[in-house]
Amino acid sequence: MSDSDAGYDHATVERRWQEAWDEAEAYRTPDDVDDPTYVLGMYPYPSGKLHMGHVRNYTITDAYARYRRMRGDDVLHPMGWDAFGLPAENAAKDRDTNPRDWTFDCIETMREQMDAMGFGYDWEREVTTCTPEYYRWNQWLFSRFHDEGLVERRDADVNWCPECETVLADEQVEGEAELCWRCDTPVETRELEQWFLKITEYADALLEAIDDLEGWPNSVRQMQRNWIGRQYGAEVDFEISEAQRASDGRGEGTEPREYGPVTAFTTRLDTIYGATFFALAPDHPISEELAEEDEDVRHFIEHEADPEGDEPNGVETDLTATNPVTGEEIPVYVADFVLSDVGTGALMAVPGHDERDHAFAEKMGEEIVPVVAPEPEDWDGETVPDAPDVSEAAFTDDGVLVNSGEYSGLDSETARERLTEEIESAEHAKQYQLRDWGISRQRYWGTPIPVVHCEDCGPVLVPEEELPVELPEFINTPGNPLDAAEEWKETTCPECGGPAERETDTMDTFVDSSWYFLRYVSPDLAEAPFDRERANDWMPVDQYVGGIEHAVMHLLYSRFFTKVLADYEGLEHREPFTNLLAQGMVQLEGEKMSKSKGNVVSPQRIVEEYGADTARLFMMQAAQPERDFDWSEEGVRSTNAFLGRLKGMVEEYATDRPAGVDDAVASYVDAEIDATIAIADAEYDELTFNEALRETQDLVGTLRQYADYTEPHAETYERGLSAVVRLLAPVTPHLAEELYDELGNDGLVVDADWPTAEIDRESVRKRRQLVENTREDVRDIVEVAGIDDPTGIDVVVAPEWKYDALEIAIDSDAENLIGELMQEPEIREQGDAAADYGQDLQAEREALEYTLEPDEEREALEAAAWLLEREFDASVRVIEAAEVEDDGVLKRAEPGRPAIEIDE
Ligand code: ANZ
Ligand code: ZN
Repeated sequence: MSDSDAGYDHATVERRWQEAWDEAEAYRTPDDVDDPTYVLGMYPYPSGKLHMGHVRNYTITDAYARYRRMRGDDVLHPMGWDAFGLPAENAAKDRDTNPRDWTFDCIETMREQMDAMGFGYDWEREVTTCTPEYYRWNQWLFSRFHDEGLVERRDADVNWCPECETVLADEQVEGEAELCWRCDTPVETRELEQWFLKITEYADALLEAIDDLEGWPNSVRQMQRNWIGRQYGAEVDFEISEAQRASDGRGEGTEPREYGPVTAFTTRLDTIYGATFFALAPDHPISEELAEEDEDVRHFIEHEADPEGDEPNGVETDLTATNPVTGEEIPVYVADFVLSDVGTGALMAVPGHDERDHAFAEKMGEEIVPVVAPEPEDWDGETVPDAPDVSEAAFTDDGVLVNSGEYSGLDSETARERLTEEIESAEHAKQYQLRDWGISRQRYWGTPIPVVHCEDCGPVLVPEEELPVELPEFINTPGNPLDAAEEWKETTCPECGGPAERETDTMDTFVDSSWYFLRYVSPDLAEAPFDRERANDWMPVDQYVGGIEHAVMHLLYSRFFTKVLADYEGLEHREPFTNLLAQGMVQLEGEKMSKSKGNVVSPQRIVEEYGADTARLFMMQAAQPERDFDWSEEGVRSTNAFLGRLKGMVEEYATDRPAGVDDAVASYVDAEIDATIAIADAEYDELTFNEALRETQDLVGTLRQYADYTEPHAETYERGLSAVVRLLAPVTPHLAEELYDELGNDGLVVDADWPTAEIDRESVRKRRQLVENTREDVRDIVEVAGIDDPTGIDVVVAPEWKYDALEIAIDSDAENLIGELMQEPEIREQGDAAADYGQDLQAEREALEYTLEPDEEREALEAAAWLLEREFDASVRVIEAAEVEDDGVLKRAEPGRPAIEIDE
């Protein structure tokens, strides 16, 4: 065989088949198929360059899509562009062009790079989010969400550069010092009115459905649960009033002001006897009211409060709160560690059992009272333990109540239940980490929020028939170009016809990606965002693949949109992605490839030097898709050499068909072909391509050994090559087409049938184990007995009664196994031998496994005899027990473990 380690002319091969696929429209998904297998990779931001992460992501979906197609499924495998976003806007500003041209240039290049990789997309379904044809539906959806009460406008903090007089994205605020990326001015926080989507309305639904996402990685499910962060607790009221000692200059004798009950949220109602002060968030309505009259409070709120700070800060007010269980009047603070959007924005502080409260109490000199003690080891469930020392640090675990009146001596959980019932104002309550989704961005390159502001009517939605609100021409200014687009801004109010101004905020680009998977179903539909009927047939996405960095936001927002569309737009699916694969990173020397580290391997160079098939195969065999792996040029080269050699084998076969006979060796190879297919099937189903590919490469090895050992039987050999070509086709599609053609097939391998196996995976495993054990036993004997030159090897298969005995032993739960075995006449008949074997079985009872049937074992060993012959250069016989006289040998032969006799 020629040495073709130099690879092959991949450029010609790849171009040829890419053209053939184009011609055949091989990847089209016709609108009229019933329910295609929907395989989707997360669409990329069109940066202009495909990187290795993309290549890995899209090779996974492409290989899986091709596999499903060969299995006979209709497949939907589309691609599109997450085409709005800040980088394009910045690039346009730097280069004095506009984001649209820049973006479309990038898309053009990336599409070419994808085609060069051989990704089989239905480009007729391409979706580009920055086109008015797409983003008008973002606007339409915004209106629909608005109609259903899922949109709200409220104040929120933004980053503001006082020098540039503009809002900055988080990415534009640099370093610890938080400087503007353009002018290095310290960035300030400003409150602006912003648009929110009320995802919190779906918090429970989003949380509860996670349990059913069985096709998702557990880690991602847990991340979503944590992000939603539901906590159970209680709400409880504290009466707030002005302290008697108030000295606010309003004079003696004035009645103290009453503020009435203020509700606090707590997860630890069991600690309420230890609530020694009360605290309000700086923007709690009462805090704001106080700030109007109380200079200290105002100063604190405006200048000192720092919710991000490490240390809790606060200011004491003239108010007191009444602890509802102790009746005690406790001081009220305005404090920055109380967050306005958590719970009710007010908390009962229990410094003995909460760390922040403890730190704050120490600072302010408030009382710290222990009310929960660690549960004593041999606690009887009644006795009140000693109170713990909490002067230095809070005791934050559950335990047993102390200093808590009639509740002392109860465990925390029971106490919470009873207190919730027995305190009049207390009620069970839930609290979430999840916040509403602020979608306003003060930037140009996004979907204009379809609202106009009228002096008389306020914010008014742009009516549906006026959508899309298209972006005006780009203006290169430091701030938001939409603010500078005077003509565009100026409009009339749809309600009163008076003068109005367009909203200049655009939408977070996560809005685009929250439903793009629905658009592929009917990308050109002009009447609606998606064709409802087809979406109901085609959704959900069967296999979604993307980076773990999207584990929370993108996936959560997509789930949210899907649920809203199910509730209001007739979508019959409540979850968008049935199976999710979060692919691992491609690293170089253990580090993530990144521009900033300068350790990027360019896919383009790899494709030029070795071809797309090599790049794809190398990646898919390097590791399980979920795992990180290290790029290795060495590995790429050897992958390339493997493909070159395979090509050589097929060419040689095609030009010079071998004329061997259908002997035991051929039957071994046949069995190996079946075995490989059986395993590859299962591995492709699980997307563990690396395992499927290892098997396939082993089969190539077996075929080479076969051809080295003897003149192969043509049919068997061709069946093997043909299986290899098909099994590789999902991963190395170009070369597979070439070889499929070389083997004399008509048509394309993309349309070919997946090979079928006549064996199941479990039998494969047993068969291989049998052969492997036998080879090892021979090696051991040769070595231990010091046999230099074996001339004959006998492999003696166990007598049938032992297989029966084994089966009985596995199935039986009788204590006396030997007694049970002896009930079988043909076992009892064996006398001592049966008793001996029975004892062996008894001893290993836990570890026993079914083996192949006796004649299957014999066949498998006969087929594998050539391997022993080759290895030991000796003649090999596979012998049935019935033909053996020697009791010693018979005794050693067991199911799954034949006896070995070696002649020198
Ligand atoms: C009394 C208490 C006693 C609490 C105790 C905790 C421990 P975590 O901390 O994640 O479990 N809380 C309530 N509203 C708050 C707000 N607006 N801003 C900041 N903190 C707030 O969250 C629940 C706890 O956070 C609540 O339970 C409350 O303090 C505090 F030994 O109430 B706890
Ligand atoms: Zn108006």
